[in-house]
Amino acid sequence: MALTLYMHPLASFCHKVLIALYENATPFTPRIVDFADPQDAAQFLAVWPVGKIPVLHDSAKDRTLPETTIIIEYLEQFYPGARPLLPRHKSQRLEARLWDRFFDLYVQVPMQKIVGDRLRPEGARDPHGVAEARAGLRTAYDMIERQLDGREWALGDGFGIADCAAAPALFYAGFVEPSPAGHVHLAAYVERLMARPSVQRVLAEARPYFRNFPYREAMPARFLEDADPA
Ligand SMILES: N[C@@H](CCC(=O)N[C@@H](CS)C(=O)NCC(=O)O)C(=O)O
Repeated sequence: MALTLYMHPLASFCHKVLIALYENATPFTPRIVDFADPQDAAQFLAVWPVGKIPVLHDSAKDRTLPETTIIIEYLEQFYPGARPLLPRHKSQRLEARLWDRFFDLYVQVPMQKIVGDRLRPEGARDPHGVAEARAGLRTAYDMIERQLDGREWALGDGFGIADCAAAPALFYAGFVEPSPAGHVHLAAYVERLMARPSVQRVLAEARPYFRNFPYREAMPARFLEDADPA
């Protein structure tokens, strides 16, 4: 099999690419990176010194690709499936990229900031940065609520790259900073995302690891049912 994905089943950015792969039943070999194991971490850093997952390796073309958006665009270009995740027309592609960036940078990144802060030792926390991240999430929720008025998916009818980005971002962000009760379009969108078979598969594979999520206490039982006891 040509494609290997360096990933971890709990990592939200990995979920984004896994959803894209599962949408098109693209064959690949998962390679779990264990950052807690110094040898495994060192092996991965030799592949991508930045140290962020996921990374895709394509042995057929001898290419190593980091960055979720680039990976999904690469898959679309060289391993297209039955369900294109980027619109065909240029102007719509721009819109898809905009919302992909939006979910990454203004939902997923602040979510990571809040989660990561909980893992810091006492005295090394950043309450000001966390407050900024929470305010940023609230602004993003308002904007997403407006975007989704009258739309089934982020851009309208078809499930695409922006929805791949939205699913893990909104899933984890909803536990650290729940969206306001009045955001009905956002709430319904999250339920649609969670019901998507590709997303369900990703969540099922992540379930045994959810006990390691720093905000585990905020996760509803329906996501934890099969999780191993800590
Ligand atoms: N912009 C990157 C972000 C990737 C990212 O932040 N990955 C996280 C996991 S969700 C990671 O590797 N964290 C490990 C670390 O920062 O040490 C992308 O889109 O691929």
